[in-house]
Amino acid sequence: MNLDKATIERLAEHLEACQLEARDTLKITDEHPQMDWDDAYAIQAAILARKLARGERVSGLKCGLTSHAKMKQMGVDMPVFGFLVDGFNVADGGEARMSELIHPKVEPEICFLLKRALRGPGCHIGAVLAATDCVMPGIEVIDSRYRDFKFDLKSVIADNTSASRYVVGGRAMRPDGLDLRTLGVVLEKNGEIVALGAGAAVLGHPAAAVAMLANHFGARDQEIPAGTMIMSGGLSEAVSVAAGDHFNLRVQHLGSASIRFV
Ligand code: OOG
Ligand code: MG
Repeated sequence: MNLDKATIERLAEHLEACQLEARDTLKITDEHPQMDWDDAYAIQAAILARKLARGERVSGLKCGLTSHAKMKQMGVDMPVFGFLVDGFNVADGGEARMSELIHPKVEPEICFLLKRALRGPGCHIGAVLAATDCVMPGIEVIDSRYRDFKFDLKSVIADNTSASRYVVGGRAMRPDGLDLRTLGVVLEKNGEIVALGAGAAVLGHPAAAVAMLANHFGARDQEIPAGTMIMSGGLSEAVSVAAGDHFNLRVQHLGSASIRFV
């Protein structure tokens, strides 16, 4: 770690204020080029601590930048991990208010609900599938607090990987009997297809992203608890949003999930 505790707290307060007040900022590594990976995750953890102190609860975890489409779009080369809280949740078919967001984008994702805890190192696709109760379609709304979505990996980790809203919907299915690699995914905006793909777009198999998350936790001597919902990462490029837009995500065998922006 290269940043002191007071700096980490100050950056967490700043980034969270940008989220809560829907205003953007410059990427924090401009001011703190010496920031390392542990500093970045420590800032994210300090944002979580602020939310927990206000009575919010963790409702899930997310993997990000797990597809080539996303890495290419953002100009980065490594997955990142973040948290979701109940305040980010939008009911399936519900609304997100543009006035609370900066410049939201939408991503089609596959969500996992764990029935057993996962612990790395050495976690792999098989262990993830064995620990998964069900999979569901998910729409993630990302809203980087950085101006024009311009960031590097450490800045985006500190900013809780742009997490802002999410929907989990559709039909929850046990993973046995589904081939998550060939699961077809279609995202529609106002009735027109804007992104499509298959589960394999995420690291060859979306469970591989969950295994990476478990190994990331394992490296910090933590496990992912049973009952955790995990978003495995955008399968396509993120799609820009304007007020009035309606998004519908269809995932083969898993039904659909939708959200409207007002
Ligand atoms: C970072 C978050 C990416 C995903 O699913 O790839 C993400 C960003 O692109 O702002 O959530
Ligand atoms: Mg995402």
